[in-house]
Amino acid sequence: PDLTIRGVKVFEGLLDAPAQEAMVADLRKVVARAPLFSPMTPYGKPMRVRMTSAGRYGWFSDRKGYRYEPRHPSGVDWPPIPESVLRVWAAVSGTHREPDCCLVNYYTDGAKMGMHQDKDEADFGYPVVSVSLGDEALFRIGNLTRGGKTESVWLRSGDVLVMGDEARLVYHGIDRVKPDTSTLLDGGGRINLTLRVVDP
Ligand code: MD3
Ligand code: FE
Repeated sequence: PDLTIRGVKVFEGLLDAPAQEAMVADLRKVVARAPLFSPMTPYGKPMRVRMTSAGRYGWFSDRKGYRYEPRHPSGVDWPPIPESVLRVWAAVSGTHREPDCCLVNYYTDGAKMGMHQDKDEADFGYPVVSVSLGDEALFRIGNLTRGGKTESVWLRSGDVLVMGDEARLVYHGIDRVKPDTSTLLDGGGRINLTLRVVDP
């Protein structure tokens, strides 16, 4: 990795411009079959980040809580995870097991993501891999419990993060996305892909 912050490995610009373009083309096909939606938080407020998933499971939230679901809210299966995305996982995850879920987060219009842990998965021995595409985002890394000092880093299009071992359960969030810092996505905004092993 180019840098490691609190155990989070940052691979800057791992994807070059043609690789980013190819991945966005693959994601357009995913979104055509499994459209983006705004999940309702358990508190009854819709999330500003729009989402969909690929893989055996998709991440979902409603008044009943956060969980993984085997189908899109429309009833269709989640599309398969694109090969271009699986290649990134194979290159950086350090595991031969394939991810069960590729969560697609689409940030527009000032959307952000509050500090949280990723803990809906069965086995924290597997890492989480994240791919940033489009506008730059200010990513904040905290601690294993809520609160305390944090560190921030700007994520740029093509950057890949790996959260494993001591970093797997750290609190993290996206404070803001800087508009017009990338021309990758027509209409701007930021896509983040989060790859996870869900089942035991
Ligand atoms: C650190 N997504 O979907 S990616 C999420 O940019 C999520 O959309 C953010 O947090 C985004 O859950 C942040 C970076 C990231 C992803 C997962 C992590 C950092 C992480 C899991 C553990 C520790
Ligand atoms: Fe997260």
